[in-house]
Amino acid sequence: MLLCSLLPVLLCVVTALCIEMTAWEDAQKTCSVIACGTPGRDGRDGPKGEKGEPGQGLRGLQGPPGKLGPPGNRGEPGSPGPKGQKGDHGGSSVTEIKLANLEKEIRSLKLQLDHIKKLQTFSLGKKSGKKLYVTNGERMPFSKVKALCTQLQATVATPKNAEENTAILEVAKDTAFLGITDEVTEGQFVYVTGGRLTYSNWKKDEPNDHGSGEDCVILLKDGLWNDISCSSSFVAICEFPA
Ligand SMILES: [Ca+2]
Ligand SMILES: [Ca+2]
Repeated sequence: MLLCSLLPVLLCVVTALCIEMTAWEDAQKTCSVIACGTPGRDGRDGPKGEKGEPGQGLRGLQGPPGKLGPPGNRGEPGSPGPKGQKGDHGGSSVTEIKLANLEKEIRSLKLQLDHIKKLQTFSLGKKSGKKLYVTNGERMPFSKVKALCTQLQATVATPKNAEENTAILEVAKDTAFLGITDEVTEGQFVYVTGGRLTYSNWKKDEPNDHGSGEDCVILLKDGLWNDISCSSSFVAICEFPA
């Protein structure tokens, strides 16, 4: 009996010597198999073993990259940057201002010019239709009349109808040259500005080219026309577009 009770313990001690080779559980099984008496109480759990080395298994190949994830939410707006320095005036705005001033000046000048034209018409000339007739009352040869009117950017007065003929007469107050000659072709009177006559108001038996030297035309005091020598002096009347 004593041997029976001691045998398992002895065997267990022998078995404990082999603990490095066999797990504790195995030893317990051995003990419980051999035990023939009352089994002892379970022993306490042993201390936790040290963490083992990582396994040496083959590492798999790296898989393909995954799909792009959905875009993240929009971030909060950043704080505003520092205020920049004041820039120069743009060239275009300066030009626009100059242009606006010029337009204003032109409008003002036009108004003044209209006013002056009205005064001129009232005091010096006679307006008929779209023409303005002006005279300084001086007598001079036809060549000087032409030069004077050209200098004024005008032409020698030339009536194209009865109304204009009357208007020139009222301005002249005396015998005046008209802008008509037959200097180029004798007997064929034309406007000095070009073109054949479209209106005439010849005195009876005129033009007669008296003395073979009458190539200019004068407006007589009664409104009728006579051909006369260009070197004779008569009142100069110029015509402006009104
Ligand atoms: Ca003639
Ligand atoms: Ca004549």
